[in-house]
Amino acid sequence: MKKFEKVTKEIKEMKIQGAISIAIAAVEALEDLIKNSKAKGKREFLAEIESAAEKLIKTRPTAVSLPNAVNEYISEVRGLNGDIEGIKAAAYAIGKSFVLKNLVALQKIAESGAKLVKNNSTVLIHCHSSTVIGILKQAKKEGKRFKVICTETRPWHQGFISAKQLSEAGIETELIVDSAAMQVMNEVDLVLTGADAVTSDKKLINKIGTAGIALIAKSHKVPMYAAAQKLKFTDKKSSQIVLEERDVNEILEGEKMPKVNARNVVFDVTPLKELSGIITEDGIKKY
Ligand code: RUB
Repeated sequence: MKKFEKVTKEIKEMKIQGAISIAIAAVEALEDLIKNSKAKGKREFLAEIESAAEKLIKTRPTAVSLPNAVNEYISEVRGLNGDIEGIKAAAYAIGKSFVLKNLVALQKIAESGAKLVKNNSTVLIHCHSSTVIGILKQAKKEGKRFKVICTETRPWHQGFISAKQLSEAGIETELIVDSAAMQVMNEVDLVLTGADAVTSDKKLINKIGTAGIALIAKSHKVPMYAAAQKLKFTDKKSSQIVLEERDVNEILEGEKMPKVNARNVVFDVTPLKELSGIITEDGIKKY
């Protein structure tokens, strides 16, 4: 299977998950397509990558970093001129520099976010955000001692991925069920989440459960930040973003309930005013 088809399948099947990993994987899949393109002219070349880009964008609807990344890349490639081999080489280089730029942004967020993690504190996180994991690993690297409580994040249990990665990094890690967030909040000093989108009407879209955790954190006066690089920001309003609903079998786990309408809503919307701020590569933004 070609890399493009493999990546498309892996994003759909959530073998690649998390907004930024999805965006970077999509750009890398396009780079690979470009490297192996047999197109003889610019028009044929663009048609090939535009059709691939469209397929990638359709894999998951909510994380705006995916269309943002793919569209930014394609628009730069459209502007290239010259002979086809030159265009392919330049397009490939643009992809590489796009990925690098985003890795640098992640590191800046890690450094800025790590400042929020106090020594001997407890941090609660939700789902699996590679950006948040980066912050916590950076805080550990800076010599801070802290504990992280991970929600399991049903139904896909992305909290397990977070818990494994943090414990393997030598960070004290606890795992709770999602509904225990309220009960443990009085032990928590800081809540961190990732972001799938930050919309123009000042809303955070992230994994289902984020909005409830934000309200719990606020009622306990615990600061909560979302970590989101610029690629996650969109001019769209939250009502214009499709909130993904996935196969109900993910929640039914084989149970048969023919008269029950199960719904597997996987993202929710949190007003930014409920949060203490957004950690970006340009520093912390308050709303
Ligand atoms: C993952 C999720 C993450 C954001 C941010 O959802 O909601 O918090 O995508 O992740 P899913 P990152 O597992 O359904 O993709 O910081 O890695 O971009």
